[in-house]
Amino acid sequence: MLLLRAPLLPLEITAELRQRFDVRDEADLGPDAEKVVAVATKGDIGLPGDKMAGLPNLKMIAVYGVGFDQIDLEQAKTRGIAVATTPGVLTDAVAEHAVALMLAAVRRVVEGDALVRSGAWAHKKLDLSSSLGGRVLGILGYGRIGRRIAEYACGFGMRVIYSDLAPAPGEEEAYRASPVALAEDADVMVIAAAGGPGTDGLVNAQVIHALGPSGLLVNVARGSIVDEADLIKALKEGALGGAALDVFQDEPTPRAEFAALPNVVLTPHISSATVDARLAMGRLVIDNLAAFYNGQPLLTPLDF
Ligand code: 8YV
Repeated sequence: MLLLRAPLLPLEITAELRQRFDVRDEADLGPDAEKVVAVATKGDIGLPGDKMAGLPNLKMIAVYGVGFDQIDLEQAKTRGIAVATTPGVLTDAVAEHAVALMLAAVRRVVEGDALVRSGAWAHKKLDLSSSLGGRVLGILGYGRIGRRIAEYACGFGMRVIYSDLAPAPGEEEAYRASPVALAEDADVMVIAAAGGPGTDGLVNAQVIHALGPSGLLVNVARGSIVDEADLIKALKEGALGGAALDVFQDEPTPRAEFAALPNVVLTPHISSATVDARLAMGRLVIDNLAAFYNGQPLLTPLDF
């Protein structure tokens, strides 16, 4: 039996799952937990330890997404449970959204939209905006998505620097050894790192202050990476210029203070939510599950 933690979009993916596998929705599991051998889940909800512990015969977790911070990997490892994610197929979509957020924030797109809609344009003008061209982009987390954001940003004439656990071969000059060093040299900082204990609260007051009053913080990764109390304080006090956020510590009900801030752009965790990306993610979930049920190697196993 395959336990489906949440429907996967587009709905044709969920329909194919139901047609090809013995699917049970989480809400309807009842006393059948012992029959579950595989779980299909999403990056943002994963499979926490207590849920995993309730599935004694689980052998495989298929994630629709690249995040595994919500999966109890320690338990999975101990129990020999395989995990597959969907790397590669959402890279472009997430990088595009990071650029959309950067542009929306620096070019005052959301403020401008509100001005036109409200009719206030007749008696009020927007402040001048800034350009991305010529500014320095600092990418925190230089994996597939971070690198694609770097490529796109070059098209706007931005200079790119990055921080990760180690410098990328051939790109040593652009490397900064810590988030603070990155923020000190960047005008815009985009977070594209994996969530989890290794990055929890990494972007704190020190990093935010290093980015500074004209700096912009963009997050398309995980809310857990940012200390939100520090971020809100800095945005209120003008210690940080602005933020453009697709992810939050509390989803889908982020801290109410965000909505009251004028210098933020907020989206509801939609970086990978294009039809193309989601179809490809769903296809990879299905193909990984098919490989598992056929006793074949998973296509995109997580190495943990
Ligand atoms: C998706 C994600 O929004 O890849 C991830 O880890 O968080 C996103 O791509 C999510 O998996 C779908 O809910």
